[in-house]
Amino acid sequence: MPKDRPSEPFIPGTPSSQPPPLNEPTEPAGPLPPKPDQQGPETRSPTGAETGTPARTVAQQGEFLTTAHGARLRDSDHSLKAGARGPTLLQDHHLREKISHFDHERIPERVVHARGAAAHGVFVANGAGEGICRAAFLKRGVETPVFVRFSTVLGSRGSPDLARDTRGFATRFYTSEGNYDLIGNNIPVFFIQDGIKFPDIVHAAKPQPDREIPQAQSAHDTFWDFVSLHTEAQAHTMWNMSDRGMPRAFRTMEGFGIHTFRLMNAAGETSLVKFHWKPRLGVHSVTWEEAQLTNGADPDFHRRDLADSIESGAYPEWDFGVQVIPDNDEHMFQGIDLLDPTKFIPEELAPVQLLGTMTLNANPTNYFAETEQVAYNPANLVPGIDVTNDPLLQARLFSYLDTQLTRLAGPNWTQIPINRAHAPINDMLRDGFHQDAVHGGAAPYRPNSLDAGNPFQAGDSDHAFIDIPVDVPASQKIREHSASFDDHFSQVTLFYRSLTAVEQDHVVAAYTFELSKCYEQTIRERQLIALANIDATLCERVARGLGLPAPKPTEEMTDPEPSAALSQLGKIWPVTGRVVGLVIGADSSQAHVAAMVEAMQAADVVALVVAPTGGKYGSLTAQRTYANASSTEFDALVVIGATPPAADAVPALDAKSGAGDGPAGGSDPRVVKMLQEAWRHAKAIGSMDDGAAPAAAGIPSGGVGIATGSGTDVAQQLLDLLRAHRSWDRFEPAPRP
Ligand code: HDE
Repeated sequence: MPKDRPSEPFIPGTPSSQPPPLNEPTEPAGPLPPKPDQQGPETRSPTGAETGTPARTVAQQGEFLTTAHGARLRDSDHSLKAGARGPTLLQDHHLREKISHFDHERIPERVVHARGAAAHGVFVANGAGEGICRAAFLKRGVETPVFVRFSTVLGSRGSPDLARDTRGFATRFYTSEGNYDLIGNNIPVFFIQDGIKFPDIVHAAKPQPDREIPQAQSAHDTFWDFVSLHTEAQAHTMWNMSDRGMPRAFRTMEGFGIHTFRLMNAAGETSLVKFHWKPRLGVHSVTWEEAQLTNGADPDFHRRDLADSIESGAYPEWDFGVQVIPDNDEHMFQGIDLLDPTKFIPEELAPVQLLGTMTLNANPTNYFAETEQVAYNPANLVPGIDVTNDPLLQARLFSYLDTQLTRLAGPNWTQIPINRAHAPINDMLRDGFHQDAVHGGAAPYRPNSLDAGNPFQAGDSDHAFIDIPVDVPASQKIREHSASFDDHFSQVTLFYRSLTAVEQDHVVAAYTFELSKCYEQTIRERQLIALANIDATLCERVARGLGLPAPKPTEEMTDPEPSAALSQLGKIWPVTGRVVGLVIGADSSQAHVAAMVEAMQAADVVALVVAPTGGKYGSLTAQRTYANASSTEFDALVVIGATPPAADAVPALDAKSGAGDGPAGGSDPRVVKMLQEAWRHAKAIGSMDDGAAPAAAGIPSGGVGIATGSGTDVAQQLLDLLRAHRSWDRFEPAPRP
């Protein structure tokens, strides 16, 4: 937690860098600085030069309201009219400027990955990459600023964070050799093998074109129509149906570059690699019911978590790593086609070697300027990193540049502050909409003599980019894929069989739910055939849920070796930045609550007091109330003392406060509801001083994942339970057919 915070439990999320006065301020004052957790893009000229202005500077200056041209304004609340009750005058330049600028505040949202959140940070290389890659940012000890944007794929900009979906994980390294963008996902495989099919999968997955529903969901006919007809998409779909489709937080997601890239070291030797991000906090997810509840209670759940954790000093961290495969003309490794982006390499076959660590340590100052306007491009490469012939990657090299031309209105989007490189820029690109650079010289062409030959082409010793020479075998011009792309199922089986029983139960429930939302039985039946080709039990269980017969496989089944690295369960992780709700009643022991807050803060866990109403409870401040708290915002709950029905727990049929059947065992019904949900979602639950509320919630005393006893005991037990993320042993796995 930040060391410079007051002793009162620090709660991230306040809107401004200083508390507001009750009355409207009357003394002219300049703009406030950003909050301590915020930073803007590093201040560079459009051509990459340092300006010396701190990155925490805001764009506004002066004490008075002005026009965009700097004229001070006397009144911005009344338009210029012919008399107090007369028509508005066209002459009102301020009205026109204000309204006209407002009219143009929106830019097109991203076609995919529209919903996102981002943060600044730093990547520190450990030097282990020097042997395989000559890129300067991988040299031991080099610190490189980064800007990382996480996103969902399908939803619009305002869609909820906890949609079942893939998450984008796009990292820009502002290296001394130019920007390097690694634009990956939290899932290591992709829906399609060739970029030419990207519009098809996206059209199928996006809301249907007639009614434009459903928003941010794959549970509809067109999605399942496509993936059941186009079985190479089954691999990615299986990952989406697993818990990976509903991360607990961005900071508990893995990241993958997906494609195979080619690296070159200083000696000119090359290797093939898959890129990985490994979260220090482990890979964790929420349950499906939690996701659905969260999307209503807090659609900003993931972006809030990212911002709050950074603000409270629990900086998200990932180790960056590579699986290294000897370069070979066939681009094959142990039977896995490295050019097929629907395949991954199990870590048991090629371990992930760590090259450094990334820490996200500052929130953006302005969402639009930074998170919305950041424009990544997989073609932003640095010397030592090059692409392969993966046909999906090849199409991406065209698409991102092309997208930005429309989205950011012209060719000069690289000059938007968040996109400016931190390396000197000396291109010969000129003019165009929104040209921010004032280029000197007479000769933006080469060769030239008028500008003394500048700019010169760089050589090997000048950090020039390297198009790594690769043989292209004699071949025909042809619209086809290689036969090795035809295996659509073996790795899907591998993934499913590598999951534990409870994770498999979640997969079964996800397929059953999604397919049950399709209107067309044919589509369900077709997808069941795909499942039969993956795993007979999976297919049978989903078929049973849909009330359909389980079909026979149409392909020869494989029996792959499971990969333990694919399961999220059975490990212990740090609890930094986890959130625990301390549910108190009006008469709960303040000493017990304070001790619990202290124990949680000592473990870098955020403890939020949930009280009957807002306000003060002795020296404690309520951060949540029974009425506004939701079980889904907490990783664990502790009930401290009795929680009798609060004054607003009136038995109304239409309110969360009660179902009209009176108090639940003498406890507030909202507390009981929260506990019931936390129990169902396999969360740790603590109970101190009085077991009434858990008992009213039907939670067996001594149940799995229930911490009871004195204060320190409960705190310790809770932290231990949190380290395993959930208490999955609470429930028996569902019976297998
Ligand atoms: Fe993207 N993708 N993509 N994609 N993608 C975009 O670029 C595209 C693909 C990914 O936070 C767009 O600037 C095509 C794979 C992320 O700003 C667009 C193909 C992977 C983000 C685009 C792919 C990704 C994007 C939309 C098939 C994982 C968000 C706006 C050839 C390795 C980046 C934009 C951010 C964004 C096209 C395939 C990840 C339309 C044509 C594979 C994380 O240009």
